[in-house]
Amino acid sequence: MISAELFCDELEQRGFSLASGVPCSFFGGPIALLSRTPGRYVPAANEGNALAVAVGAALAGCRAYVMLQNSGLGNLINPLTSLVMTYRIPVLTFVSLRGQPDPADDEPQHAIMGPTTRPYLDMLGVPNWTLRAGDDEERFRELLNTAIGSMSAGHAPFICVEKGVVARVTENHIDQDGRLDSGEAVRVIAKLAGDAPIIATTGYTGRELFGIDDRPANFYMQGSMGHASSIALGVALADLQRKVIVLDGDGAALMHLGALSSIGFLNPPNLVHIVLDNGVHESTGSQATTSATTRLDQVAAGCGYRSTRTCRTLPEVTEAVTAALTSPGPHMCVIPTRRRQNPLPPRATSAHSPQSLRSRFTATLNNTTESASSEG
Ligand SMILES: Cc1ncc(C[n+]2csc(CCOP(=O)(O)OP(=O)(O)O)c2C)c(N)n1
Repeated sequence: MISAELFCDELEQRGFSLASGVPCSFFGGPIALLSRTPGRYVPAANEGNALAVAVGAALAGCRAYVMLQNSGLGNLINPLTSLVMTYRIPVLTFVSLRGQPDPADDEPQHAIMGPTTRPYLDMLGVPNWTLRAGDDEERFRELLNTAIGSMSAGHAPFICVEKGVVARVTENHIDQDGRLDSGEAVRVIAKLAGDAPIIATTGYTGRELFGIDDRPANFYMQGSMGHASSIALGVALADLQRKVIVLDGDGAALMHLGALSSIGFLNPPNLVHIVLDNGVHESTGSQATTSATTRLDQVAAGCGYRSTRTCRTLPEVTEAVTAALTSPGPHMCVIPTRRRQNPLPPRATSAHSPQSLRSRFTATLNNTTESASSEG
């Protein structure tokens, strides 16, 4: 294992003055260290943005690197192929290998990307190497020098990183006094939901909902970060008489903010969009999102949502969700929450396979019995 300090220092010594990315817990240490100095790390909304930031820095003569989880590789493929590779812009990317070496040891949403991340890069002709858990500092330096050689030859190399390669650092998190407990807010929402389907975003939110009120009408979206509100839009448009609730996170909502514009444009009266805004990507180690400087309620209003509000107390949550479920939307409720203090329940997939979560949700929406829909 190498220290986070060494990871950042070796890159800085080689002239890398800027980093960007979307967090993976594997890079929690470097992101925490870099974030202590304003301007050294750009918390990008999504992985494609992160790569483009590094491209801009490279065009301006700086060396820059990107850190991402392999679940976000798809978000980066477009600017990688059409921008970085086409214009031959030298940037360095570190991609974590969730779901590797044994996909069965990780969560189901990593099972496909785990074994295919490196073949994907090979297929694109992107030079790549892997840092393994047992690799030492010398191996890291050697790979950095090789990658820089490849950048000089006009490539945009990748270093794939297995679990346990870079150590974490202990952070003192800023106070979040005055923010609501997300579990209490979810409990209120689940109680008010009645029969309404709830689509829960990736991260801790789905686990929280699963622990509080597991029911077939809950769709726990593990993975697919940023897409919960679009799934809810599809469900809402399929039957405008049925209320649909989406429980989003700030990091996830920001990742695909354009979804809010589609919701405003289609204007489904039955959609209730709730964002639990804790200001961080809590489930990957509480790295800051950019929600501190973005008023998501105002963004939603600007996108055409019929009502938007920020709820700072439980009575306000009750009032807002009750009103949203009984009046035409789309509605947005932003709930500033604090990082979770209590141990979280396990993931929904500890009790149900992804296919059975899908089939029981579909059965609920279509008033069919679960056995009528296939598991496969
Ligand atoms: C495309 C993609 N990029 C990165 C990740 C890794 N990841 C999983 S959850 C998460 C953070 C989600 O943040 P937020 O929506 O604020 O929810 P919280 O973790 O705070 O509950 C990240 C970055 C992912 N699953 N998918």
